[in-house]
This record gives sequence, C-alpha cells and structure tokens, in this order.
Amino acid sequence: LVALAAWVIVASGTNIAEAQQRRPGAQRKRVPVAPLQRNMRLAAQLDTPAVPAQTVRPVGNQPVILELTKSRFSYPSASQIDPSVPAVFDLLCYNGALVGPTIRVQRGQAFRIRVINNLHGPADPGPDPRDFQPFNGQPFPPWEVPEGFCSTNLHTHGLHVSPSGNSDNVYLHIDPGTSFDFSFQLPPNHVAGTFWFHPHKHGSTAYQLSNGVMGALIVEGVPGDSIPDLDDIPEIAAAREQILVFSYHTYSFYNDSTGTPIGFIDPNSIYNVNPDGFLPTCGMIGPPPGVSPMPGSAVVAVNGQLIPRFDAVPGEVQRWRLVYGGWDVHQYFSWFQEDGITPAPEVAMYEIALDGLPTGTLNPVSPVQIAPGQRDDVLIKMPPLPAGVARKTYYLMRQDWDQAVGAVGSEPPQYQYVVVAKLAVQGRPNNMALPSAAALAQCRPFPPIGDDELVRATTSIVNRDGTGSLVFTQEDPQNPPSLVGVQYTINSLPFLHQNPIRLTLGTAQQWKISAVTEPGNDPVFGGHPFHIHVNPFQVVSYTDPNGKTTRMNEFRDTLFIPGNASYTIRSRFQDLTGLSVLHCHILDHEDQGMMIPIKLVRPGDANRGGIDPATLLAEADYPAPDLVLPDVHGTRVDLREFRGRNVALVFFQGVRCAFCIKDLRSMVREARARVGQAVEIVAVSARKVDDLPRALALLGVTETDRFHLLVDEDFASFRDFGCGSGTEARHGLFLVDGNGRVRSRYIGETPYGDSEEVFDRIQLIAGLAQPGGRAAEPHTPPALPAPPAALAGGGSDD
Ligand SMILES: [Cu+2]
Repeated sequence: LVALAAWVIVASGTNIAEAQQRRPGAQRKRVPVAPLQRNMRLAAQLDTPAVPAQTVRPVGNQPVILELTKSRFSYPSASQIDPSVPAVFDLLCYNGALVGPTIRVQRGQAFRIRVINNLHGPADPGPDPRDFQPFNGQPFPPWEVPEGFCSTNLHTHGLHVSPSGNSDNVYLHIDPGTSFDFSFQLPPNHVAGTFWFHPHKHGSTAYQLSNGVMGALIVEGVPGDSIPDLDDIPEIAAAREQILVFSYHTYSFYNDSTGTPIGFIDPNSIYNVNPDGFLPTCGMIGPPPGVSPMPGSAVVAVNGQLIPRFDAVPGEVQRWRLVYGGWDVHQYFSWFQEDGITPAPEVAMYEIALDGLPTGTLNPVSPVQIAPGQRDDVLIKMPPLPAGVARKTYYLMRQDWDQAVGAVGSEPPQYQYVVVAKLAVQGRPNNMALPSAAALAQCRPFPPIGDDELVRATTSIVNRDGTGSLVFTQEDPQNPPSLVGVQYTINSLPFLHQNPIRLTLGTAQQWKISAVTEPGNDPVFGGHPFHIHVNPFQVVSYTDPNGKTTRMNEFRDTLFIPGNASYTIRSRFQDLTGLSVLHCHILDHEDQGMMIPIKLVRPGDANRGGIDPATLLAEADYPAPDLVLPDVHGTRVDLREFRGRNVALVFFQGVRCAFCIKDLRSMVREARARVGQAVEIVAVSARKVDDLPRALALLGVTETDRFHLLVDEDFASFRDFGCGSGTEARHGLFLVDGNGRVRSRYIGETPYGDSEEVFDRIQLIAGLAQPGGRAAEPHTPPALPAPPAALAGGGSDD
C-alpha cells in the first residue's frame, strides 16, 4: 500500500487530455463511464436495495450447476434516470442470474461443479493462423488474436487445489452444447477466506468476464478444528457479512425493431488486435446482420446491480468481502458524503485479509486499492448518526484510470469519481467491537519464506541462487503496424510460443516481477496485475519506478505491478502437480498472449530425463499396440513402418485446441533443434481435418520435418492406447523406441506441454535401447491410469 501511494503521486498533475494523447492504446480501449455513476444528481435518484447472490453449499457428489446461458436483463429505473443506459441488456451469465451463485465450502471438502455451456454459438475454431505467421521480420507476432467467444471453462481463483484433470484445469474447453463436471478437493489445511470463480478459456476470458460471468467462492473453516480462522474471532463472527462481487462492463448497444436500445458486450470494444473486427459476440448476441452497433459506456456493477444500497445501523461492524472481478481497470474505493465531493472518513474500513488470506492485522485503509482479480476483506465500523438525523447515506465511490489520473482529492472530483454503491445508516445503534490485534495475528496462515528455503537449482527461469525474473512488457508502438495496437508479452513472448516454467515440488523460489512500459508512461496504465494459479506467494519487496525499494511481507495470489516498477516475491511449491499458468489479470492482455505455462513437477522430473515412476510422463515398457490410420491425404500409415527410429506419438484433440497446437508446434521446433536425434513425430487427431492448409499453417510443419498427421475420428487408436473411449478422446503422449516398445507414457486432460523434457527423455531412451530388441510378445493393452479423481483425495494426478 505504501508502494501504491507512491505512484499516485507520480501521476498527479497530469490532465486527462494530455495523458490520452500520450497513450494511443488507452484511447483505443477507454470507454467513458455512464453518467448515472459519475453524476451525483443522477446517482441520488437511484435507490435499489442490494440483493445478494444465491448461496449454494455443495453436498456430497451433487454438483453445483453453473449453466452458461444468454439472458435478457432490464434496468428500467437506471435507464429512466440515465438514457445512456439501455433499458435492456443481453448478457452471458450463470443460471440466468445477474451474478453467479456464492459457493460456500469447507476446508478439506471435496465438491463438484458442473459447467453446462448452453450457448448456441459456434464451437471454438482454435487459434487464428495469424498468430503463427511471420510478422515485422520476426517468425511470429508479439500478440494473439482472441477467439472462441462461446467456449468456456472454469477457474477457481485462489484455491490451493490441483490444476490437473477435472480440477482447476484452465486448459479445458467446454464448447457450446456440451458440459463438464469439475471435481475439487480442498486440502485439510486450506485457508478459510474469500475466493472466486470465473471462466478462463484463453482467447475469450475478458469477453466473458465483461459480461459478468463470475461468482464468489467462500471457503469456511471447520468449527472446532485447530486452525485459527477469522471466522472464529467472536467480533468477526458477529459481524454481518456482505459479499460484493464487482464486475466491469463495457457495453455497446443497438436499437431493435421497436426502437428499444439493447445493450450487449462487443468484443471489438475489449480487444485491440483484429483489424477485421470480430463478429459481434460470435454471432449470437448483438445487432442483426447489417446493423452496426453503437458505442455505449462502461459501468461497474455490484453483484450485477447498478449502485445497490446496503443497510446498517449506527455503531455496527460489518464484514465486507470485496471481490474485484473486473477484467480491467485498477480501482480505488473510498467513502464519500452524498454530495460526492466530501470524504467520509467516519465510515472506517479495516483491512483484515488480502486475496482471502488473513493479514494478521487490523489495517485502517482508505481508499481500498484493488486490481482485477484481487479480493479485500474489510471490516466497516458504521458511524453514529448526528443528533436529530434519522438516516444518513454514504456513497462508495471508485476512482480509476478512466476517470482520474490525479491523486485522490487533487483535482475537481466530480469527474474523477463514480458511485458504485450506497450505504444507508439508520435505526437503533448497536455499538459493536472490532477484533483484537492478538486474535487477528493468530490467523496469519503461512510463515514467511526464509532465504534457506530458496531452491539452488537450474530450471527454466530460476538461477543458481534461487532467483529468477519475469518481465511483463507492454509495447505501444509510436507507429503501430496495421495489424496490432498494444502488444502484451511476458519475457518478450506471447503465450502460444512459451515453454513452461518448470517448478519442482519441495522447493521455494524467488522471482522479480517487473512491468515494463515506455519511460514517462503512467505507471497505472503501464501496469499489470500478476496472477499465478494454485499457489499463493509472499511479497517481499517493492521497487518503485524511481528505484526506491521498500520491504514488505504479505501473502497474495494477485499483485498489481505498476509500469517500470517491480516486486520481489517468493513462493513455495509443495504438493500439487500438473500444468497451469501465470498471467496478467487484465484479461484482454491475457487473451492476447500475456500468459506463460507453469509446470509443477515432482523432483525426479527436474533432473531432465531422470526416470521417476511417479512422474507425469511415466516410465513404461510394453509393446506398442498396432496403429494403422489414414493420414490427412487418406494414405494409410502403419506405426510399424517407423521401427528402428524413435517415435513421439501424440494423441490430440484436433486443430481446434489451441493448447494442442501449441504443444505440437513446440515439439516440431524442439525436433529441429535436436539435430541427430531423428525423432518421428506422429500426431493423431481426434477430429477430421476440414481445412488442411489452415491446419498446416497452424502446425507450422514443412516438408523436411519428420511429422505425420493422422486422423482417428472414431477414436479406435485412442482406445487401443488407453486414452479414449467410444465417446471421448483424451490427450496422450507415448514415446516409442526403435523396437516398437512404449517407454514413456502420459495420458491426461491437457497436452503434455513440455517438449524439452520429451526430447530429453527420448535421448535417454535411445541411449538405453537394447540393440536387437526382445523376442516378440503378445500386445497387452496398458491398464488405464486411474482417472484424475480429485474426490478420491490427494489433489495430484498420478
Ligand atoms: Cu496486463
């Protein structure tokens, strides 16, 4: 917080017009906020009681249902007060509600969520071939074109659960008309706190969150267990809880045949990079063909409501769980009087948890600063009413980049602040106490990560001293090439061209995370919220754009890195394995490539090629089943033709899966780099290849690559190799030696995702291969590995 105050000062004195001129990117995406939320006269007229989301407590195997649908919502009173707000919005949502249900679970609980994709748009077409075409003298562009707006999946943001299989696996695709059952196992020592869930389908995340598709996920402690929780503290247990899920919507609108304006979310107002424009919301929502949408405004909703009113009595203490589910825009929330100008410090806020993790302190805070993806638990001590006053109303207002570049209070406020919620204080006073410092201090969940814990090993980004660095780069070319505006990369590469960062269990690492933007750019505009899945981290220091370093000690899962500044963080990797991601939580940045895979591995995996029977790419030794399949030209290919050579046999979902494409391209690239290894890559697609030129462009293979593209539409070979049934095809990777024996095997819900390790393993297998081979034995199909059943416990996927 000290750190954030610093860049507010840096930005002060800049006027909006100047700032906009300097930043073409900001102009492109900047959407003015609806007058309703920034004009006190209009805001005063709206008096809507807050309606909390529906609460769901999953029991046993009964899944929580999240049905993704399109629904029509009306805002009649809002549109009467502010004609710029359409009376009707068509939005994607869960279960037909303005905000998804609040899911409440207990630490240690196993629970299921069924995501039903009931949209009627097209299936995800897969990555855009332009993502792989040479650009500006480089082999590929520093951006990705968003895609697949009607396909979805699910991320449980902040939960410490397996990223694999049917757990918190963001590599999954749920196309329209299909559903998927997720299964989560919370460990018995999981922190009790405020988390949330939302779609995380690469290429459509920002679009779906701009629709408001999200919900709160509250983990509770087990009464009487030995872990001290905030909820166990009597003063907090007594406090009334309010859950505020904030969503940020940039809407467009069109007039229907009756002249009624219909609001909807237009991907063209979110993403910068497609010069041809996107079809309005995948052809499903939006104006009829031939009718152009009109630009609307932006609104910040609370549980889907515009400026809801929360109620309290004087002296009461309430616990507000703030979830900022906006896909963009760093927010500052603070309290004002009804004039919208005079601060109301008497409405006192005390921060007790960041990102659901108790801070151990009662930290008076104003404004609350919250970046996309973050949560903040605050206790609010309601003020007494002045003598003779029966009811007092306060405004919760936000200051953000769109509306303010000045420091709080430094400029005429009427256009800096917008109203997001109201608080009405009235009734008989109830003077409640705040918790004691000693009780709060007990709730801090993790000990600090000491120097002695840091790993001394070489992995993808970590140096021998246990440190590494990640650079989030935003480049905003002065003369943007025609195809692209602002470019978002991590360590100079977009997601589809990244190799995973390998993280070994049992280690802790220290990373420096910087956000690089052009010098002189505003630190807020050039900043990026860093989020890593599955494991939280400790923030140990902040270095501001002037190079001044401040030591810190707080645990989080999402951290806003101001432009040209950096944070140093440490994280422990203890008990979950699999492929996951870290990324920028400004989600249009993520959809355009500001993401990198991480791979949590057991120690045996870290020594490149070390054979550990418990690794994800498991050691095996059995004759490969017969495989005879047509290639894309219809020629039948027999796996036995490759005897004498090493084969990487990949079963994949087809060219519609961005992650499969990423994996195969990475294997082809790695194969070229390993001269002399002469490995044949045999890729078996579960789907027919409709558009061969497009498929080849996506795969990036040339005549000289030892690459064979086969098709197995009825999954017969998928079944023979144990990675599919009659109805579903999973992902598989089989390393077959020159004698036709399977020597390593991976089967899972995601592509293997680590081509360097694959080729290290092949090298090892080649070195170990017995000349002449063994006598023929009958083909025994391998036993299916246990399905990734998070409910069975453990949370890892071997
Ligand atoms: Cu970003």
